[in-house]
Amino acid sequence: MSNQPVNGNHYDESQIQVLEGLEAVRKRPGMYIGSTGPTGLHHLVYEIVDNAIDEAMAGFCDLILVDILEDNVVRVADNGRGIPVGIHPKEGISAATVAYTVLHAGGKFGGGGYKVSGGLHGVGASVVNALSEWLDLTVENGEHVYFQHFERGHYNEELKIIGNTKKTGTTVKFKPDPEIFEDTVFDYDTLLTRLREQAFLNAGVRIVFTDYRDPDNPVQEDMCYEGGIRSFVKHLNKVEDVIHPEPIYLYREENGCTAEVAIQYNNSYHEVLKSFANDIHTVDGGTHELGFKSALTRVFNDYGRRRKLLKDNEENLSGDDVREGITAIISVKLPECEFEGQTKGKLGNTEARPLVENMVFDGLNTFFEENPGVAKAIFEKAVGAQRAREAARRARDLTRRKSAMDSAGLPGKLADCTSKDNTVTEIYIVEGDSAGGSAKEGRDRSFQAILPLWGKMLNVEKARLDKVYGNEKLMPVVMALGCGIGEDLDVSKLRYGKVIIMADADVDGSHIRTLLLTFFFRYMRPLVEQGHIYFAQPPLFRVSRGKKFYYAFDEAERDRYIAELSGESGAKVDVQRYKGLGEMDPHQLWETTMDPSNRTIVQVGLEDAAAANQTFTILMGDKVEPRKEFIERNARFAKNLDI
Ligand code: 0RA
Repeated sequence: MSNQPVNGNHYDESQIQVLEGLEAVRKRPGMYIGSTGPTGLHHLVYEIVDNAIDEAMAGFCDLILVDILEDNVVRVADNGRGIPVGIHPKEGISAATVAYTVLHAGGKFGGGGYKVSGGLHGVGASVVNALSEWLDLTVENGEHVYFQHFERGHYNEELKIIGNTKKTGTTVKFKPDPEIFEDTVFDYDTLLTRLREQAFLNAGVRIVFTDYRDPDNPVQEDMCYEGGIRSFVKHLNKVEDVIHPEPIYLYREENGCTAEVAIQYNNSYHEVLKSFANDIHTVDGGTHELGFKSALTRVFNDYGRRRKLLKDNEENLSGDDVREGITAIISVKLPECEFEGQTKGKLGNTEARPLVENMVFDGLNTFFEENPGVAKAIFEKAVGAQRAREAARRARDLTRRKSAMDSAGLPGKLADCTSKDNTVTEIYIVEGDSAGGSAKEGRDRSFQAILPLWGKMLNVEKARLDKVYGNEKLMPVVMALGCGIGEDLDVSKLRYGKVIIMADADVDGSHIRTLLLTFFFRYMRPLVEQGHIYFAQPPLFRVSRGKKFYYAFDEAERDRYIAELSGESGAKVDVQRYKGLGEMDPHQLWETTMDPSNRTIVQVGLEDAAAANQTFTILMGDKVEPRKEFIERNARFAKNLDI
């Protein structure tokens, strides 16, 4: 738009701009919320909650209610000052209406602004409005109740007074537009994880999350953590055996920036490190994380040299060594955040690095001096990691020379495909020789490879990398995939674009799926993150009458086919139950489970690495109680494979 008023009426011009802006959002929603899949849908809630969190961070709000109502309508209510309702000097309408209709209007009006604000914070209200079938905004300012109704971002009536009140706050109720989103059903656990995270990051703010979708059985979580990120770390370590009971907590404030970290070691072999900048999860790290890692490694090595625990001829501990078994949260708050990288998941502010690095170096040194027992225990753990790393290197070199592999370094039992193009190739990892035999016969050998598994499986939750080398069940998988494991992993060398785990639909099959997935998650995580791992879905039943037959994947489907085939006359229908893959002949296996034009394969997703970490620890770790609890809680969702 030009700066010249179109018809001399400034109000009309700004209205046109508003409508064009909202149309742009509806035309390209992905540009504003990332996707129109589940991630984008949940993002709508985060945008609105973020605004309330901003109000809480500014110190004016201590309660946020988030409700999922009937029909997947969401309501977010806070007890802040109430979004300003006065007439916006430039736009000539209420500032609240501006916030909900003008792109990028949030946080900009009224001057002043918040001291600390996330890169995406406050810009989202109008985007959420544009992508909602309808949205109701209610503001209480201690005097009046104001209300405005929108449909797909448009309104017929201005913000108006509908009553009097002594309270203050903002309530937003909206229904995501089914014209925009593939699916408008919210996932409780996804929202809960994110809301809990916000409660941890903003100590003392109470977030009450309630799911009212089942009217007889509302589910509620009331979250308020006075311990902030200390509570976060304890929460993440809930299912682990911790080495010291209280997290190490460090805090520093400098030039209007704050940094805090909480660290607690457990006796597992993995690291969980989550960093945030202005409450936004920096998935790809950045300067604050670099500062943290560098200081941690320095403190350990200085300590080891000073105490002669590392001899002069011994190598320094590596970053991976000192982070084995760590659970840590890093949170910085800066006046202005710069997010970099393709998905804006990386903090770029250079000032964050020395702030965190110096804080951790000083703070952890002091902690080590004051807590010699804890220092000794976690230092020894790092030394253990270093030894295992060296052992793994020796084991790796040894395996490369071992004779179990053919001349190309491939495992003997692998039936390879002819294509070498990993954009089309697939490998089926199959438990059991008989199913492996059927798969080999039934496959399309031009692009499908088959690797039958045999031998004793290793539970990688209870072993380090050096034990993986030399495990007769896992090593063929590693060799067949060709991309290395652990610190050697190079995804570009992956020999098959799709890695499909094919196991029976029973308890044993589920066990092998979990073990393999644990292995991929721990030692080849980028394969999971980049969507290379799949589960095959073999049918459970074959329902037939005469020459006509169907395959059914669950009981409900089976019953539908029985009803259809038996018809009005109640004719006899034959139902065959497959107890295992081995019962299917090669052709049936191809037709139902391997033929790309007919099969269903389930891609394994990774929404939240820390949550997945906990799931694997629960499933494969030592503690029995959390495992029982988890299985009972998730029995209904066994089909939901997002980990
Ligand atoms: C006062 C001033 C400003 C915003 C708010 C209150 C406010 C906004 C929201 C959004 C959701 N809940 C809210 N509660 C209060 C403007 C801040 C500025 O840009 O200076």
